[in-house]
Amino acid sequence: MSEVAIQRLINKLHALVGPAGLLTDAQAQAPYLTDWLGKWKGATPVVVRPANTAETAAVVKLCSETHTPIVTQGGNTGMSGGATPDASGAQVVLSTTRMNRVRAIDPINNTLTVDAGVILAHAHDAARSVDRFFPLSLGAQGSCTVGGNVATNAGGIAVLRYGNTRDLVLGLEVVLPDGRIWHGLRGLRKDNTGYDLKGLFIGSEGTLGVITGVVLKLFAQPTAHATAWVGAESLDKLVDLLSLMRTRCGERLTAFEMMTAASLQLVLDQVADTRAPLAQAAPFNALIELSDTDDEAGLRDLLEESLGESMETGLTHDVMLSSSQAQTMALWKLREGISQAQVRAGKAIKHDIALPISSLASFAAQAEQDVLACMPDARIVNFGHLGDGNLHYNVLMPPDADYDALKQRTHELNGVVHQLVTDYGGSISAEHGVGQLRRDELRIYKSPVEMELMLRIKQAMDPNHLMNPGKLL
Ligand code: FAD
Ligand code: 2HG
Ligand code: ZN
Repeated sequence: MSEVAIQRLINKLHALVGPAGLLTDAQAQAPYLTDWLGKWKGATPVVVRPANTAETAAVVKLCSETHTPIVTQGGNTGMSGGATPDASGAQVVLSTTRMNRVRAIDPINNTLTVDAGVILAHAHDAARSVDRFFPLSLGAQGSCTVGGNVATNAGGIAVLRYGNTRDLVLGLEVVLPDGRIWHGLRGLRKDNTGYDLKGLFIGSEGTLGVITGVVLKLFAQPTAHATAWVGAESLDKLVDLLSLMRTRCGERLTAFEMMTAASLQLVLDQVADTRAPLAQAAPFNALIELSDTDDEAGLRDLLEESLGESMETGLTHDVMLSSSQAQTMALWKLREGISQAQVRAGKAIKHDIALPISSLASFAAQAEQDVLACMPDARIVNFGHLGDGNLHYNVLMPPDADYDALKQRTHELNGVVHQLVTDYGGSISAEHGVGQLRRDELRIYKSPVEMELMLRIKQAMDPNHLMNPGKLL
């Protein structure tokens, strides 16, 4: 884009959103031009921050008329580089963070309607204010946005009980690539009036439009919690434990998170104020949470009895029941500190994979052999949402390693892990999306029919390819 064209665009955007809605200064733009992992870097002529849906629609219409590509960005916590512009300097970053109003709460309909830029933790607060619960829960909840959660179909630690973001969205408002607004903010549990349009935007990663409003499903606020940390000798024992817990606790089983000994050690080494939960380190660990609206003592008894049974049958060799809220928080800190610990310890070659739960143990055993054969110095950091069959099968490289220099080895390693995932009937992106991280691999692992259908949808909705070009497809 020429200097003159850039200045003309900025002037027009200024007229639409005012000075508070534009960032042109390099220092102010910097946080919007790289991602949480520091893996991708881009450039932009301007970061535009509309204050509401009408301003967003006007901005998108202008970009459509001037053939300016748009990269929508929420809290910028994504793990696949989806919110970072490319290096061309031609892509406008549209940040949703000024759109942060709670629009409506309806405890009778059990719905919460928010602007897309509302921070996930604020959506939790809003639900709690009417004695309701919004269950989507992830380590980045203090900074990710509801719009970003929808655009990535985020998962997190409560999918086991409540489902992915896809299961928690009833309606959407979206600015389409030509600037028109689709008013789909319905709070209905039943609506069979044709294709599920909102379903298209969930997980679309900014490639089909800008989500500006969301209707979320609410649930009863759990009042009782019981949490435990367990150690097991093998992954298949933890998988059997998951099955036992499902049978004994049913719906009350809310989280079942796994960490290998190496993952736990990484957190203990890198994150302040953490200590090992068990006297003796276990090869595999699980953090288990039950929740209910019933009495806490009953829930603790249920957890104790179920885990007692797991000890008797040899599924676990050590169990630690949390006896206070502080202890529960300390246990969750160990789980939620892994991402930060990886950033501090090195550079992770990440694999966010999903497998049938019944195949997890044999997959992991085979993957370890294959990864070490490909990269003998690899440090495997395997953890994740075992209850959803979602592993974060990461390989850690030293902090001074250069992503570009590692490109070829990363490529080979991804091939090894993802081919095995495919052989086991799994997915190469469970919850983090495709972004620019998995874009080229998608074609290898998705069928030609699936790719063609996705490309046709993209072509139909964004014929000029202005919405987040270079991502996902
Ligand atoms: P961004 O990073 O800003 O954007 C992500 C993608 O969505 C981009 O493609 C962007 O273009 C698009 N987008 C954003 N907003 C909109 C919008 N309004 N309209 C259209 N497109 C939009 N993810 C999980 O699934 N589970 C986890 O457990 C989890 N834990 C995490 C823990 C940490 C510490 C961190 C840093 C990240 C974690 N993530 C996790 C990843 C991340 O938090 C989620 O992907 C989150 O949903 C991204 O939201 P965001 O607002 O930050 O989106
Ligand atoms: C988690 O489950 C996140 O903690 C991040 O999805 C995973 O850092 C990762 O690879
Ligand atoms: Zn995760």
